[in-house]
Amino acid sequence: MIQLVAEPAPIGIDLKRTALVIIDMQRDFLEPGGFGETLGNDVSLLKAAVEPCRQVLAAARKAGILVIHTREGHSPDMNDAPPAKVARGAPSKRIGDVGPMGRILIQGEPGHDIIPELYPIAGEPVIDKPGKGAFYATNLGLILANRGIENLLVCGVTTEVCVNTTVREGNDRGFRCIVLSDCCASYFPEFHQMGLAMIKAQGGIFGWVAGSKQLLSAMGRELAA
Ligand code: C5J
Repeated sequence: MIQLVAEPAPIGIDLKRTALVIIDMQRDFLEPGGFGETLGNDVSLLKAAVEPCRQVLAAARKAGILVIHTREGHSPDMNDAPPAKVARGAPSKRIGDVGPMGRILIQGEPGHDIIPELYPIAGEPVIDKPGKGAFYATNLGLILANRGIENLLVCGVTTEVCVNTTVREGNDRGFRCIVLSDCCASYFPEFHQMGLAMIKAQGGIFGWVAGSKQLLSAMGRELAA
């Protein structure tokens, strides 16, 4: 059990019933030439989350916490890609088009892969999801239930899109969701701030927000005890 300094209030969490969920830290979102850039975003804004995320991932692995990675994307035949999603906006390239990292947001292509700094190791489930939320059309809920997980430590990109959607889905399913603020990022710094504010407002309407340093020091105390 660790006592975590968080907003809107401190929270005690049992690490044996906790999973670290790293959302969509894929080359398609973080590197030039991928999905994020085709939408007109400055992908360098997401870099800030990588090192805090790497530190939390290393600590979670050391502590034996279940680590789950997610990837947004679609099968090569794009049967799972809603036409309304593919047609959205005016990107320079659409989902399925060929870019410098292969077909945009398509499973098996270099751009769809997770960045090297946070690459999954054997035994860590990787959830491929066609939507923004990690519970929608995936077996994430089943994996968490089978492992007796009650708490989710959530990292990844982008704060207001896939992180927020997953937290809302998780909250409705009864999970305590703790978003690690500096382990998340957005192409829009103001959306990052508001995305976190929406989670912790109203007494934690969707969950809690804490910094990676708070988590690491609470875990350090637990491991030293
Ligand atoms: C987006 C995501 N932003 N992973 N996906 O389209 O947040």
